[in-house]
Amino acid sequence: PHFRTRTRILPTLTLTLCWAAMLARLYSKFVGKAQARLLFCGLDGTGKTTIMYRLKHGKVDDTEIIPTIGVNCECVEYRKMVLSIWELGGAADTRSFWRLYYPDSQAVVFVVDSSDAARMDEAREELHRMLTEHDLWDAPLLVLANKQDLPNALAMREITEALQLFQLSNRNWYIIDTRALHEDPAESNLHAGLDWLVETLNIPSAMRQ
Ligand code: G3D
Ligand code: MG
Repeated sequence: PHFRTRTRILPTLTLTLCWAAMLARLYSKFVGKAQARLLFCGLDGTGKTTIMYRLKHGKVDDTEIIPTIGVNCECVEYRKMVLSIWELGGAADTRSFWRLYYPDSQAVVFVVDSSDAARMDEAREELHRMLTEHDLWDAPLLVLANKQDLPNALAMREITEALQLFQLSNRNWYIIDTRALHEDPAESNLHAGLDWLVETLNIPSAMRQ
């Protein structure tokens, strides 16, 4: 009986120690750091999942990029801030669920396909509709004009006008051209966009311009 007890205690003890070590690592990684919840929105097929994977893993495995049904979440640490990124599926019949995720979200990242001129009006309508929501009244807006690598991509000025961003006079907003398929973060411009967002989030909301 003595031998049997020891064989049970040892694996249990090892498992407990493994859990404790893992929790300690998670604690030191995330606790004490500023956190923000970001909503990744936009029409379907604009590149949201690709961008999330690029930010999380640096590279993108094509086989993992499948159309998002519902929501998709990743935690990314960027410039000492823990960002929980929530991708809300962009298909027309799922957009009514977006508002469930507005409370407690600190920023909106709206992704557009720069080459899809035909759906720019639809993108503008969705963007302005969500920005009228009370829960998002002070959320900074980062617009990623993605797929700028494509030859038929609209110019930044055209996209800014099509989305009527200049009407957003009371909101912190920023638009940047991105190429999410590019592996180099400097070339893809994704980090440059996040830099603006993190800097803005680090300013208390009442003091933002
Ligand atoms: P979504 O999450 O917004 O729905 P996805 O969009 O990330 O699923 O991407 C939709 C398609 O766009 C994918 O191609 C993806 O590779 C492509 N894509 C994403 N970003 C870019 C970009 O910057 N440039 C180009 N040219 N394509 C991009 P598939 O072929 O899998 O549909
Ligand atoms: Mg997706």
